[in-house]
Amino acid sequence: MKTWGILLLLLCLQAVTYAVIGESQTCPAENVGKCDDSDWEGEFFPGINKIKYEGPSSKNPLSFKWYNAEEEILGKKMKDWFRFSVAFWHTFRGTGADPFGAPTKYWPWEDGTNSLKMAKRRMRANFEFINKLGVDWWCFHDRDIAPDGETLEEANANLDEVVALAKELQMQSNKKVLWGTAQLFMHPRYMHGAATSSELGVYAYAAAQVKKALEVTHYLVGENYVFWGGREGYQSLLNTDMERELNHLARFFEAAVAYKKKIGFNGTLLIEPKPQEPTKHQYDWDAATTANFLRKYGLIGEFKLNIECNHATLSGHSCHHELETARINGLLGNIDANTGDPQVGWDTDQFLVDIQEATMIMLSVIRNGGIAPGGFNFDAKLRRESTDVEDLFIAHIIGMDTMARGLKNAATLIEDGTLAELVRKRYQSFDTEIGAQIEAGKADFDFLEKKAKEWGEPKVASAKQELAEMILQSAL
Ligand code: XUL
Ligand code: CO
Repeated sequence: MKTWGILLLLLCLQAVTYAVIGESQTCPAENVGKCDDSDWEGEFFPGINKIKYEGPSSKNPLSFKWYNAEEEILGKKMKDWFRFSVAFWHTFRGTGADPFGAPTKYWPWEDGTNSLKMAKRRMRANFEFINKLGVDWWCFHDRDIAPDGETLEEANANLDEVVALAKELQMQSNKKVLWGTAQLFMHPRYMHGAATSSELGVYAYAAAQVKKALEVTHYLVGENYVFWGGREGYQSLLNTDMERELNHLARFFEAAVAYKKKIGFNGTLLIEPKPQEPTKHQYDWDAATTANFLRKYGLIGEFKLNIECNHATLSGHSCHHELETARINGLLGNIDANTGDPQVGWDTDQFLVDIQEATMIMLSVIRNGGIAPGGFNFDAKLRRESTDVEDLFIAHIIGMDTMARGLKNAATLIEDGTLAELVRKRYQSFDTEIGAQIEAGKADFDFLEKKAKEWGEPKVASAKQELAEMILQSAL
């Protein structure tokens, strides 16, 4: 017993040491001299050229095999279907740390600090990355791109300084922000939530943070602004006034709409549903719950949804289901393109590499006529064990190639028309005079009972699911 106790103590000490080392990690030996106080000179990704389309037979990992930005599919260029975006937080703030282990990624340009100088250096790395990858958009949280401050004023000043550089780099390279957002979940003040916190002071602080994040997103020509309810939810209903918290959330959104209009920000406000994590129950559980919330509070015309595939599966739905729910409610605004792992029960934020899944996603996107001014944001991170700088490129390339294959397959299915015909036939009994009466709300129960008696037992046709699956596969 005693030996086990000592062993456990040693393991704990080791974990603490790792955590401390992880936080104060300085430059790796081979980069000494590059990571000092001066600004980074030269390239962040030396040896990596602009990623080109080389076609499916290419064996070059740093090339696109399927994503061909200028290629037209159903009358629109691939790049315009997708409007791909890089998520700053995963790509430039992801360290590989998890609850059991220290960071594994020490990018050569990092100096182990969260200083303003480091924030600016990272911003330069971001622009070199998106330029080389050939992506036109990026997404950020306020606190990813600039250090927090002791006071709101200090945090805002830090943000202003980094944003000024981002604006300059954007203008040089003709890039834009797909969406910005405020990080309302990391700081301990947000432990009970932000807009749904039991503390009025926290509600006000969150409002001030969103106000600033809206201004900054507007300044960076952002096309959308996202609200992901980081800790907007509850852990126990025993100590929670759910009705009051939801009312507060609605008031918060109303104030955001008013402020957006006040500053002339024409971007779309997006809510990103997620069922749980970090809270046991997040209020924006899924697309249907969020649509209901928006309708109840009269906000339906002011918001759209940002559907994240990994959030969809956590809520017990497929990504396709969430996209279709958003689409048929006129709410499909943006996609956080990622995936979970069927054997792992949390938000693993992996790059989506399943071609069938991508095809289903693109079926929804095409039926929606595209998702602009939204796009596809890679809310996805490298696995903890993927530690080479080039892995950042490879991950985005396979993510983009997979979606490109999905787009091509979905276009094939739509042009072929067999699947649509199968669906049309399934409902053909409604393509009749009485069907039209029902769909127009002109068939009451007395009338329907009369018909049921007249017709007798109805004939019920096969759903043809396996045939539908066969048709889908023929396009993959
Ligand atoms: C968290 C998540 C966030 C949002 C932005 O699960 O998806 O990164 O996309 O706050
Ligand atoms: Co997301």
